[in-house]
Amino acid sequence: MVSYNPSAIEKKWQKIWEEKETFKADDNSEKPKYYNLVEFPYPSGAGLHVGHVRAYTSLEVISRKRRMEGYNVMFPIGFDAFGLPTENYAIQTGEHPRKVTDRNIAVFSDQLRKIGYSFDWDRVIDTTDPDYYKWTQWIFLKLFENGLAFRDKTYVNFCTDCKVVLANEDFRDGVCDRCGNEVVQMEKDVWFLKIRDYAEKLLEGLDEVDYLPRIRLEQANWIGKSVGAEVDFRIKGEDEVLRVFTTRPDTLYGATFMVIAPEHPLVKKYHDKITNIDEIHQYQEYAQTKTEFERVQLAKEKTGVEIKGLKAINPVNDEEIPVWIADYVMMGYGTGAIMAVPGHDTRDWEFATKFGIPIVEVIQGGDITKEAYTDTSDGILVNSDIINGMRVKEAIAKITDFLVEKGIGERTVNYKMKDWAFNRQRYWGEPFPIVHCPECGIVGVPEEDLPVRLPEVENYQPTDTGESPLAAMDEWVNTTCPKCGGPAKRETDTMPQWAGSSWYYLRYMDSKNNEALASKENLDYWKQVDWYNGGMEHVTRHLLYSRFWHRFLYDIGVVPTKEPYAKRTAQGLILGPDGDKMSKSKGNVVNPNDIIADYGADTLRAYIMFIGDYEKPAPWNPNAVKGCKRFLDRVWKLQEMMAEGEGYSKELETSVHQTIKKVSHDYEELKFNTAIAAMMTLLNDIYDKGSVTAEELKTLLILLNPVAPHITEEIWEMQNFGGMLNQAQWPTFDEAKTVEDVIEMPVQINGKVKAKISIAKDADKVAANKVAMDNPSVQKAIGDKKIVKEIFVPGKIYNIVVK
Ligand code: ANZ
Ligand code: ZN
Repeated sequence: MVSYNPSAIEKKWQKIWEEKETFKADDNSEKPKYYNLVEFPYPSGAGLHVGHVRAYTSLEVISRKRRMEGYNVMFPIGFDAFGLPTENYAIQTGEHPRKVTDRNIAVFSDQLRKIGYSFDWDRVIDTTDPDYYKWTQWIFLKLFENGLAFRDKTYVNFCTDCKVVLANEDFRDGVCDRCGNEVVQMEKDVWFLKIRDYAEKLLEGLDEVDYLPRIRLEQANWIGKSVGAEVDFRIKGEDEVLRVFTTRPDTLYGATFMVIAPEHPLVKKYHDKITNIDEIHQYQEYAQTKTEFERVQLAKEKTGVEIKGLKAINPVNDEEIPVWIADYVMMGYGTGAIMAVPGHDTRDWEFATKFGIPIVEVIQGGDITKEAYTDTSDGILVNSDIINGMRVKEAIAKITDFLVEKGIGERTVNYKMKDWAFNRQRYWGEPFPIVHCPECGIVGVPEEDLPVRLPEVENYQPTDTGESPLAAMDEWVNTTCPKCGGPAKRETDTMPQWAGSSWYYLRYMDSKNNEALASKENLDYWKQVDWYNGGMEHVTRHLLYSRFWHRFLYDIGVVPTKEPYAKRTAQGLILGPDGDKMSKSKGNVVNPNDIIADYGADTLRAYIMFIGDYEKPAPWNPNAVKGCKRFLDRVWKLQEMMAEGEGYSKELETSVHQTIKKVSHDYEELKFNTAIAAMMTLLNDIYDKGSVTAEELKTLLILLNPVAPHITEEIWEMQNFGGMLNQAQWPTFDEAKTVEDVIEMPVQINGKVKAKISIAKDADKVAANKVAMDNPSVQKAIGDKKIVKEIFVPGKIYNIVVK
């Protein structure tokens, strides 16, 4: 028999699949549809890495399995190709980002093909293709028309030496990654999308999808809904109230001071009344040097200054309390001011302790001289007048009613999520379909003029005023206003990296459509993604942003479902053999090409699926790669063991049915490692028997095909099993045949398990006794003692009591 030659076989089958369009999805089929989606790659110059292989092989397995289960499967791929690495490369080399992108996409496509993925290559998309970004612009236009896009000020990271606006990933500790110089915050007017308007819908939507619990939690936390009340504190002697947001109005009687954020407008307004205004200004300057991340750290040393000359009045007991300014209160959340309750809030407690502010207990149960008592779900209110003696929940309801009645407070809901700063001051991104007209203001480009194409520029370096290189392209910038026909200027910011990936899954449904982002028929047919797999790093923003766009498109009648993804899972990282994250600088990166060259794509796929728990990080193990290659070698050699005539064995039948059951189940649960282990066991069982029937071999080949499609397809053909394996039917199992006839029964002597005996499942006590008494461990445990009692539970346990 010819020996197993992965490279020849793999090339052969990849060519056949491509020529026969084997994995082309049908946009209209009698079969039920199934849409599997994997996060499309950013085509960087580094090429595909093994992390991509782990991310994609999972749903590749599911896709191949689904086809054999009779589904019309769509498993598409594309490229998320706008972005900084390509642009930075263009700045360094002068090569146009278009050229760089095309080259990188070609390399990625070639690598993906060599792995043998069953992608529908007919639907490939590239977010930088004007035929694609035309529709990204179209969606933006719809958001704009519906009042969900607006301009506001924000701070961008600006490198003082490179003179460019940096993404958060491009600098650390206030220092530019590229030049090592200082990065400062620069104020700019930019686009925002009103994702906050969708907070409630995005939360509710989580109830109708099947996401991994930790992914669902990340979504909910990112949205950060918080129910509470806004309460007005009067400023003594002024016709002014200081409004706070609190989730704990029940603690109002324990509020012993107020804190405003450093940016709070109160300071400016009472500039002349505040007696220590210089000190306050100094503090404001100090706070400006801190990032928001630094400011919210719970463990951070509390800083702040009392605002002298202003006092607040606690509305429930008319007590006069001081107003402080401190950076642990954020301007961007709630009202930018809080009532501080040091007895029951940790940050307030630390602050009060440091600055000698009184701490009052209003909920019984803790020791507030030692720390804030915060775990108050069962606590009883004290020192709180009208709510004394109540439990927290009841007290919150009662005091809120009181505040509302008196007109000094109202029920409110807050969301941590901020509106989406939708901008980038760079070249390689989608231009906005927006014109700024001195007469008409901000005007959308008419739909029929889309796409607004990126112009060719000479120089990709952003301007040193923090604008994108487009701003220097007078010819492109100067245009006419679509409304009044007068002179106007194009928007020169570009859209952020997240734009193109916020709707790409819709484009796959109809990737070449020129009339719409996808036809209504195709949208109605494919509806939504059935299963989406990707990285945990994308389960906050990308997932939320794309859910937002989708829900908006649903609201304006473009798509038929509320949610884009019915199910979302995530893979763990693949680490280097040293257990560290793979990185160029550590030199521990494994290149999938090398594994394919040495062992073949089937081994690469099998190993990556075998590497460990799919959702957990797993270190690379070169020996285990070899082990997977040996496994495939042994599958190949099964062909020499084809049984002549009747090769039936009852034991092997059980093993086959058990394996069908386990593999079918484990694939669905992303337990690829245990599925492959089960197939290895089946293989061993066949070797033990010494022969294999056509049916047994067929079953093993089908089960293994999703993981190792080339070798299995080749054996199928060599054995003349008929047709192509990928079109075979997924095997079913007979539950009754999965049950083993022989069991391992524990034998207990005086309550301790002394041995396990192999007996027939339905063996009676006499038969079991015979085997047990022959067992040396049992003999030893009984010794010369007398058997006084025997309890035999058929199929379960054999208990012996001796004296
Ligand atoms: C009084 C109080 C008493 C509070 C108590 C908590 C516990 P979440 O759940 O995250 O929404 N807060 C309100 N606005 C803030 C801001 N801009 N910056 C920093 N902190 C702010 O938290 C709401 C609580 O965080 C609010 O309830 C407020 O403190 C604080 F025993 O009010 B609380
Ligand atoms: Zn105009």
